[in-house]
Amino acid sequence: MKLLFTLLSSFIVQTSSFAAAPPNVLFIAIDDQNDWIGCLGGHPQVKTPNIDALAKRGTLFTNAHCQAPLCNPSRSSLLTGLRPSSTGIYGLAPGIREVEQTKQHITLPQTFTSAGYFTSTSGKIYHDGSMRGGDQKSEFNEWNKPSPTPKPKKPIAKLPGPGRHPAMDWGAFPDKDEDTPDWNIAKSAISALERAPADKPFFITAGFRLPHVPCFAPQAWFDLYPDAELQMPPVKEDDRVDLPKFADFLHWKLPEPRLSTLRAMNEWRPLVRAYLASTSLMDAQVGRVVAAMEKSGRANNTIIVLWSDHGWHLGEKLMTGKNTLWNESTRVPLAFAGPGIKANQVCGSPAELLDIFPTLLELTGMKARPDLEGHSLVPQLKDATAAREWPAITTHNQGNHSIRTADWRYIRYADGSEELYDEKADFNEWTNLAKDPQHAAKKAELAKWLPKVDKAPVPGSKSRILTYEPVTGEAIWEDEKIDKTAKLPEP
Ligand SMILES: [Ca+2]
Ligand SMILES: [Ca+2]
Repeated sequence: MKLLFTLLSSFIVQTSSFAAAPPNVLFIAIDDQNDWIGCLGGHPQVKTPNIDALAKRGTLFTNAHCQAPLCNPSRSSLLTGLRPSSTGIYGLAPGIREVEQTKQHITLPQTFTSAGYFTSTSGKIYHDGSMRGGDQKSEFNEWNKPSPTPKPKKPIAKLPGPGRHPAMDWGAFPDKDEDTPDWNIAKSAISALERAPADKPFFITAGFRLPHVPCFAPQAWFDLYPDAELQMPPVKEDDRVDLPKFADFLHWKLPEPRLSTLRAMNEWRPLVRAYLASTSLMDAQVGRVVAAMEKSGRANNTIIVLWSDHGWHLGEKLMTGKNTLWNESTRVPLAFAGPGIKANQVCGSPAELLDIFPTLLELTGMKARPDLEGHSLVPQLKDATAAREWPAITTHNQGNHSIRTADWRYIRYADGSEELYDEKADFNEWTNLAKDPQHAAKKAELAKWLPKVDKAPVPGSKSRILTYEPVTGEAIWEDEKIDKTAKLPEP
């Protein structure tokens, strides 16, 4: 604790010596939002006018990637500024305060709270349940009440039971926007903007839940996407034949259905449509929060950052969900707007969610932290063409990493197997070039970026944990040995 207090007081001292009126931060998170955002072009029909307008008022990163394709490790990484491979946090548990290494680590929200900001959080910023009651106070001044999450009387989507996960559902529900969690999360963030003391800077969050399953939205949002006109994502039926077997292990058993199950149940189109409808509903709530920020009279001195914790497959590579190292899982929206940020810019350089922490420190005039593993994006926020030497790295469990540059993706799994994609020629990542000898030099060049620290899962790790025993060659998924001759389990 002593160290914590020393660090905290150094923030206070440093902030008080800083010039008057440091910028406010409006921190907007989205859950499981892939690149199906108008300005990212991931789906030709998606309607996200509010996020598109937000991106235009600042700088949009079109090649931004999460550090882990799963809620808790991605958010833990972003909020601590440390890679999953540096902390060993890979599963849905534990939270950072249950891990020896990060127990006292000063997080992004804590930095603003201890610097004297008014800090208020609404919705999902930390993974649900990962920050316990006693630890919450030092993160944010205010934790606003969770929004009610109404459920239909019985599931809408037809999926095989009885083991179906209760969140695996989608459809037109409830009747009114006002009854959806995201509408209420926006309401709560708007209230915080209205209440924010005028004599302090603020750090206010809105952590939206859609388009995470269940993909529920009122019928009006489905009407934006008439079923007869719906465009389905491109799928190559034999896409998995050139993948190493280890690629299957990363998502060996998931609650999310495989494409074969969705097809058998005639639920693929309904899911795509519900994901689009959910995205548009969430987008409208982003618009409400941004409008309230403008109304607050503090827009000129407020930095807005918008991000999603990771993406989501909707049939690509014959699956749905996350837990993979491909574009559908790793590519996320990331946009900054406000003072110090050039408007109407698009930056195609690789960016990481890990970069948000150091970027916000620099934009708000706080001291850089040498222990953070991301790199400030401020040079790109001033000039999108500014050189950037780092790739975006995504990790899913120990030993499985993806290196994404502007033109390539290289994946190395724990057993040494590999994938290589030419992103300019093959953005769908359909053709694995890893075995082609003419790309050996490219692979070696990209492999240099593989994390040097590559920790085993921390004690207490659970849910989506995969380990590999190099001596026996055994892969273990959630404490169960994988039968390597088995096909990828369905659904
Ligand atoms: Ca998520
Ligand atoms: Ca393929």
